[in-house]
Amino acid sequence: PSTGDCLYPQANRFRDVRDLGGMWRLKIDWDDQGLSEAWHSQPLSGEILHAPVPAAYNDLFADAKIRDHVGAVYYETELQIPATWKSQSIHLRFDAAAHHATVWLDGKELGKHKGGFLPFAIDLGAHVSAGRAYRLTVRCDNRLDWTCLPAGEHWEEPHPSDPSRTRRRQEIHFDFINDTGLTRPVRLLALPERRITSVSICPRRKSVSLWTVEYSINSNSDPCVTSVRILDPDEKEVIPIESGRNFLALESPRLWKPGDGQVYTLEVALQDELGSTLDTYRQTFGFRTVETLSDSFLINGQEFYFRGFGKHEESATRGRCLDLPMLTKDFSLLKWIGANSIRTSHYPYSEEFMQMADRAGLVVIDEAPAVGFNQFDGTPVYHPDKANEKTLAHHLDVMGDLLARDSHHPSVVMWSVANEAATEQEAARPYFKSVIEGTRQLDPSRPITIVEDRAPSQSLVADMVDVVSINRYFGWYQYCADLDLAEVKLEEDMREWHERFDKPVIMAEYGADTIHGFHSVTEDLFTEEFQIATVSRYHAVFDRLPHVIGEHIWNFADFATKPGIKRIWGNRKGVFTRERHPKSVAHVLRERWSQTPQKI
Ligand code: GCB
Repeated sequence: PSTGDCLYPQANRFRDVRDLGGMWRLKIDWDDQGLSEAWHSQPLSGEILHAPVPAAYNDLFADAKIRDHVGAVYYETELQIPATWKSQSIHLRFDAAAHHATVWLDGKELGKHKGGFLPFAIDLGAHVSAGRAYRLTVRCDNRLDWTCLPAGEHWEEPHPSDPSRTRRRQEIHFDFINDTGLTRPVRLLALPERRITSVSICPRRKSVSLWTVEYSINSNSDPCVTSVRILDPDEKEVIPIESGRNFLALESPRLWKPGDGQVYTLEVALQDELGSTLDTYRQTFGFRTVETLSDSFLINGQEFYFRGFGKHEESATRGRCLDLPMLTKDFSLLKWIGANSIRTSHYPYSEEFMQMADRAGLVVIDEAPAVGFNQFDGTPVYHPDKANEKTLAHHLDVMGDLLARDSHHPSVVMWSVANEAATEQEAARPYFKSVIEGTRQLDPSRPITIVEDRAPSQSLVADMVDVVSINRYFGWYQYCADLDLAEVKLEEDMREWHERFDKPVIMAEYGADTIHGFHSVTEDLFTEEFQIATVSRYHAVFDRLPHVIGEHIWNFADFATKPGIKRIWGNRKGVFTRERHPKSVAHVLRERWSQTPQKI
């Protein structure tokens, strides 16, 4: 549980931030002894590595054992509390720690967190004093089970070359490498004692030009007096300071539009009884509407056609983590190629990614880390080998945390509750009914989807969502290399989804593994020509079907996977290589996406 304040860190007159990024000490817990030997109780000793934070640790070293380690690692650094932070409330915020984290300060446990893709914070409260230094130890454990998002299984077995020893194994039901560690920034925050603890904003269109901004502000200070003002995207004040209300009205604001990220700011101030300011916080938001009809997706009342990618937030060496240079490059390539949207497959991306998307006008389908859900348990008996009641409880928690983190982003136009779950299993229906209804209750303003790979006749869930999202690999995994058949089957399939559910359909994944530099005049598998031929056949189908509302190619870039004969040094379905060099298909897409035929 998060005991601290999870608002995105900001420095201002009342708040300060110290980034703890840099080289930390790292110790691999090879034999799972860290807890029983209480490694946290003294400085880490023995075989110590040094690793950068933020980064996944897996691929930093020339050592496959480290990359493939199943279990825990210990990170350690010195935490110096600035002497000037005397009358502040001091919090430690982890933007993410994959997948289970335990945090100690000078050997004292401060908290635990489950889930690798969302922030948590710890109120250091009485544990620290300004001007003093402490030893910060963080244990990150990458073992996934069926109560986790994503799901996985792990076990111990005799070591094949020395059966007197055991080894730990893990099965993950997804292809991307299970990168672990302190993958996003860790920051120390100085907050005012009496402070703003959350800001939620709901802009609503009332008439053609009139909007209201409903907001709710929580603080730990009672009685709480807050005032707000609104700044436009040029930081000009458009609504002067107001207090004592919970909504504001604005005439003709600049709309947030795809490709034109107009971002407003609600500046909140908290005052004491005498009117002196105790805290301020700036929350960004935007004005736009989203609706779905049976065959279209409307943003600001206009039909929107999704063109873009399923992505991964990863690259060589640093793995799945916040990497600001790569983030900048990716946004630039998205613009170059003419993409207008992405899905955060298969987990929530960094907060910096979401902020960039807001500013760039990049439309985002925001996905929960629910991937690998291929078994559901419908009985009250606990089944450790299926998604079960505990999984559901955690899934609901994760949706709550995701929405708390991301609801203010105008770029987010839809929530995706899972990828490729076994939606044909009877128990999947009540499971997803709860997840979808729970999510809708928290945010009635956005459509919800689930990304499916089952046949339309199998899905017991698609009737509950607003948009049907499907992944199809016809021509690759099915009807391999037979693009004539693939095209016919694809069209039948996409028509059937619409006929059965009467909802718009987005192709959330399609593509073919392609090795950069492989060429043939006969469109052979793995060549750049075959990738072009595949996507072109899909595009021909999409262009014939009016209910298709978008195309997200799998994947933006090649990425690392667990080993397997289907993977030639990773998943090669990227339109860009892992280093972000374009394959030939990139130019074809750039051409297609730069044109504006009726639906694009
Ligand atoms: C899928 C998964 C994605 C994989 C992809 C593939 O359906 O959603 O995570 O990477 O297939 O290339 O096999």
